[in-house]
Amino acid sequence: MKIKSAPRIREMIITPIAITDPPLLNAAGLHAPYALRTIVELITDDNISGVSEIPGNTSINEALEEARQLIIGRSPIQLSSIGRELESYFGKETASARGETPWDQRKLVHIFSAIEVACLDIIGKITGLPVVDLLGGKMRDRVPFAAYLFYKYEGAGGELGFNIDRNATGWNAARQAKAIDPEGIVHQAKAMGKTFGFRSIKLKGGVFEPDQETAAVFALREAFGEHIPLRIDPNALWTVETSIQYGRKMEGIIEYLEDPTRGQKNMSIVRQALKTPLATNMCTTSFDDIPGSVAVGAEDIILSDHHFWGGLRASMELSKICSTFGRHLSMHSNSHLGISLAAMVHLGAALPHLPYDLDTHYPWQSDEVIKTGRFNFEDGAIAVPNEPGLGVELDRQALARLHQNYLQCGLTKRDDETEMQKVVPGWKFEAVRW
Ligand code: GKR
Ligand code: MG
Repeated sequence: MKIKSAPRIREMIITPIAITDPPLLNAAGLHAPYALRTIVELITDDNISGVSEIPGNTSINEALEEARQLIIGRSPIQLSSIGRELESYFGKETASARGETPWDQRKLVHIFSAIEVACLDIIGKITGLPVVDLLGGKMRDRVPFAAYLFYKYEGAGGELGFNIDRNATGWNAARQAKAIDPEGIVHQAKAMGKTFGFRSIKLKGGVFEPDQETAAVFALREAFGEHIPLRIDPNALWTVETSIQYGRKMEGIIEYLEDPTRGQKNMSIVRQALKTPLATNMCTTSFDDIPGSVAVGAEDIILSDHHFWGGLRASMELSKICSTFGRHLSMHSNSHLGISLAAMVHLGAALPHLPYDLDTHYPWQSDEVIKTGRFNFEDGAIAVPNEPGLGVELDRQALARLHQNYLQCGLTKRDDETEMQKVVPGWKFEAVRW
């Protein structure tokens, strides 16, 4: 048999885009009218292209530009050595570089994920295999997601900002409606559930006092009954005492409590006091955090995210570590489009165990950058693409339009505190609030 020689990467195209995002509230403030993403396209010398999508900001984009010299001429198969070279060029990123915001502020992990996913897309196209097969093969045909509810101001985001499109109907209208109390949250959940068929519900907390947010959880329970699992995520804004007090109140009502409090030690104290499992995308977010997590018993569920755990293969390695140390693995998300969603679906399909429905912000987005348009959810799940690679193709017109949004919107990084100050002058993000 003749062994094929691997192609080389001849071009790397980095396109920052801005996608419409409604005024969602969280622990760090308010979402801007646009969320920034960056689309990376790698093209081989035999014209095979691979794509990926990561959270965007100018520092990530500049670093990607710098990384280009290390990527051009390399084989997409050489992912381990590309990873090592990126690390020796940029220097090792400490776990603390993640920062205190709900989202991860590291740079290198995102860059490596962008390169890795695009390379896996290429390898899939060369071999004729979907990415799920490169990760070990399909464990399921459909990947289930959860409804991800947000307190929010009225507004559609994007050009409309705090205004709404009065002709919108169904979820498109509900996505623009205000939700700042339990009734608003239940209304949002019903509209989202009707369109997407989700079977679990997550409420983004850390916005209002714990009493009010807990009341929303009870209202959801009342509206949906005991067969729809519920979760709440205050993004570490609660003290240990508050977490235990409200955790006990919601015992038996929620399937897990996500990042009630800050840091592995505090999480472990709360965990010992509650029967409800704890999940995190804030205190254990890198392999360097695993020894500390195991030493104190910080959480039961790690919400992995291939964008900041260093890619899809790293997330598969994480799943092994999780089962060794008695943790479950599920998935975290930020505002995103279909390239990220495709990668999440391939990973979700390959993970050996998937005990919880995964997070996704996708229903909050209305834009798309792939040719087939927006993904369809059936009963809350997405069917795993069977085509080679990620199974998605860039829509160049949409890419150009979303890039134009980026150039016009003037945003350079995610800054929810500044956005919130436009509505509530003087508002300050506090890492621990209640
Ligand atoms: O989009 O506002 C948001 C979320 O708060 C996001 O940034 C978090 O990273 O969804 C995330 C979470 O689960 O903490
Ligand atoms: Mg979270």
